[in-house]
Amino acid sequence: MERDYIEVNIDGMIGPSHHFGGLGVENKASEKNVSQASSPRNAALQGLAKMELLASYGVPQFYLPPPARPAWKWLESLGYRGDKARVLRDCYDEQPRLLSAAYSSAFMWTANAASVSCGSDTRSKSAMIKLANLNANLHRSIEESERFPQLERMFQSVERVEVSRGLCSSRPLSDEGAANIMRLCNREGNRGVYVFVYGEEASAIEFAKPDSEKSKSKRRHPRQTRLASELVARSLDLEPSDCFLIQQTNAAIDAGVFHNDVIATSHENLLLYHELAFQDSEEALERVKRRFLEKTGLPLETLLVTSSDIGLDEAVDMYLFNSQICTDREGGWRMLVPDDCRSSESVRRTLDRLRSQHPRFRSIDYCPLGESMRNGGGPACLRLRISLTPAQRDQIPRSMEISADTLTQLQKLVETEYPEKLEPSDFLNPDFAEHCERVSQQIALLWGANSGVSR
Ligand code: SUG
Repeated sequence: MERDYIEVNIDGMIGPSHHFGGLGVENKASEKNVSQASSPRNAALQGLAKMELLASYGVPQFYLPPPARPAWKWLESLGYRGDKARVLRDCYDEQPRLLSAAYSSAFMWTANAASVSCGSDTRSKSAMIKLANLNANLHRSIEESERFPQLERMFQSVERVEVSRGLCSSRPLSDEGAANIMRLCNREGNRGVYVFVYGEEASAIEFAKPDSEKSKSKRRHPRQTRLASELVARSLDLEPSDCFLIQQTNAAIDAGVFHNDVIATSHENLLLYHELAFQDSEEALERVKRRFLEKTGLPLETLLVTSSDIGLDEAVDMYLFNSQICTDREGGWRMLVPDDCRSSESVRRTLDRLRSQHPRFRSIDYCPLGESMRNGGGPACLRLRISLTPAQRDQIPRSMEISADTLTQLQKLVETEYPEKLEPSDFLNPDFAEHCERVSQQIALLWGANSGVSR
């Protein structure tokens, strides 16, 4: 079925130093699994298997290579200089968490890499990709300057797509990208309405207030500010009447909902959400529904999950809302659900309800993504989606797409070069550091090798 716009997925390939650093701010899974041994090889193979499944459904599936780790320049900027063995040793002895950050593979969660608008919705009629500063997490704040040149390169020959740098990295402008945005659209994909979800009702002025005047009600810290969401909406060149700003509830943030995609998700005209996801939910969503109907002529279909269906804690532990829904080549819907959901009776009941109410669902696949999940990253975290016309999609270099060829090459490389098991003490080994750099370089070459050649 030929559609005006098709959703293209861009997954971040998981890096050879993937590990459990306990670095994710207010991220329960990351806190819980800190310092356990990881398997970069299994992690990367699980990520590739998900990409393969998406591609088999006819979803255009692309990938970004892992930026080089350790991040030597970043370590140098922090004052760790000299020969590599010494830098590793000094940093490990003095600030082991910084060394873990320098080796982090958190770039794999590309739902946080950027915010995206579809060209049919923007005033200039160009799609916009706005990088996210990710400044709420030290280890993730490194990513913006690494992903920017990659995305620029990916879209350099694509007409009417603009890639731009993130908001400046200052706390009042904390931005976590597409994980906090839901684009609701019609079947053709050419009319969309955007919901921007933020955690902190903060403005630059509020931040200047003394601590004593700030609200003390929240135990966990939200990562996205309203000001950042407003500026991202502006940067995406959207009509203000198509943009809705909705605040997360304190209950959700306190339960460990560090991104909206942990408690709500959307695909085309479907919105799946938990009753405790949004403040003043009913009223806020009523406005979205009204605009959606006005713009698309379609009712917005919602599936509300109540706390008695699935409690907040269970929702955060299972990551049902981080499932990835996509449209297959025949126009049917496919849902990729974290494998962990299998064990939950209440999640299964919700999935049955979803399927019976929405006949467009053709399948539900449980995805084994244990290595990513143990750091708080489910199927939807691993992908950035952008709606493009078929012509725009064809202008992205083939070497960046998951095809039978690239998949075989990547799988082989992972099987031979990625460590089966990694412990934090391995970070001290300069040979391991060099190996990681070399492997990332090899993948970058595969990815960019034919970058000038289109199909
Ligand atoms: O930012 N985890 C990531 C998980 C990101 C999930 N993304 C979305 N929900 N879209 C984060 O908290 C943990 C890394 C570590 O602990 O080593 C981490 O960064």
